[in-house]
Amino acid sequence: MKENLIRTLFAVLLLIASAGMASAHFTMVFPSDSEDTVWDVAPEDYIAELGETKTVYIMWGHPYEHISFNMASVPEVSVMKPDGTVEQITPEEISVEGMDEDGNTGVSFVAYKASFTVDQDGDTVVFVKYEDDGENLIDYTKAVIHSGEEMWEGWDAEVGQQTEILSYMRPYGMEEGFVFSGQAMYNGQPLTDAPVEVEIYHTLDLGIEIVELAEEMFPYDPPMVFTRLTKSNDNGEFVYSLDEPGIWFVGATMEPDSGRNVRGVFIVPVLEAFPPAEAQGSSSAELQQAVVEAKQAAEEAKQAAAQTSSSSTPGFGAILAVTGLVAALFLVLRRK
Ligand SMILES: [Cu+2]
Repeated sequence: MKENLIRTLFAVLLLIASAGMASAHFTMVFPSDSEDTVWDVAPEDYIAELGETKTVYIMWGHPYEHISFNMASVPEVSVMKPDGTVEQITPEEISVEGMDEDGNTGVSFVAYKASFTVDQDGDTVVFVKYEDDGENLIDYTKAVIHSGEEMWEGWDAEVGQQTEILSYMRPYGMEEGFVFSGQAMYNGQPLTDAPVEVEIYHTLDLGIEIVELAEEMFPYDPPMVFTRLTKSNDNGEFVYSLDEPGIWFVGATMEPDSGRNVRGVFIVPVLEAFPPAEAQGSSSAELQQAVVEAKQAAEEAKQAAAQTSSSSTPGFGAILAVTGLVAALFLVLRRK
């Protein structure tokens, strides 16, 4: 009886402790066509066509767990064009449906959206400043919108955030498993020995599922797999492997002795491995062998056709057509 009580008390204590424990908050800057599709964000959403009007939705929450919070202040949103021109955009307050920290779904949260036109090929850097009292944080976030084939210019721009990540990696064409490296800057100087948080975003269902799994597998510290952590070196540099496809947040925080923490976050959309696994099902060696064999078969059939056509039975053309069909069928079968 007493033992049970102690156990219950302990469980309650754990619960209280875990309520305060949470993975990192991030300012999610997700391009989308509407509020309804904003949570389906994919790497392609960070690609634009010249002349396209792009709308980014700005939400506050835990990306990994798909937990949302109201934005406590109006974010400042700007874009830097590939030629370095900076434009400030006025965000519009909206509400986005999400899940709160108690697991209630379908809850409305204060969020923002902002639109701009991609009028230059290259990379447009969207940068957002958001201040949150509750988290004692000034959060600077950058996301890159890319437009145009081989127009790989602008993604490494320094936009002048107080804490800013300068990416060493071109943030598009990144695949799962690629390393992300960058430099954290504070007031234009390398931010040394700073914590760098790395976290991937999940859709609602996936988030719930994966968090449950993590709690089951790592009951001693589930958030260790939600928010990964590294540090910047003496030159403000850091590296981390982004091992899954999706939208990643990489943020370095300047933690002053007093006052607000100032974080710089870089959003990295990561593609699935290319080429896809299905295309690798039959190796290129196998495929080449199949082509060689199909050609041989066609050649033999052609010779046979030449012999028969001299004795002038079925038409050469008809036989060649059948041969082609057989060769094609052979190829398809071999590829399975
Ligand atoms: Cu948090």
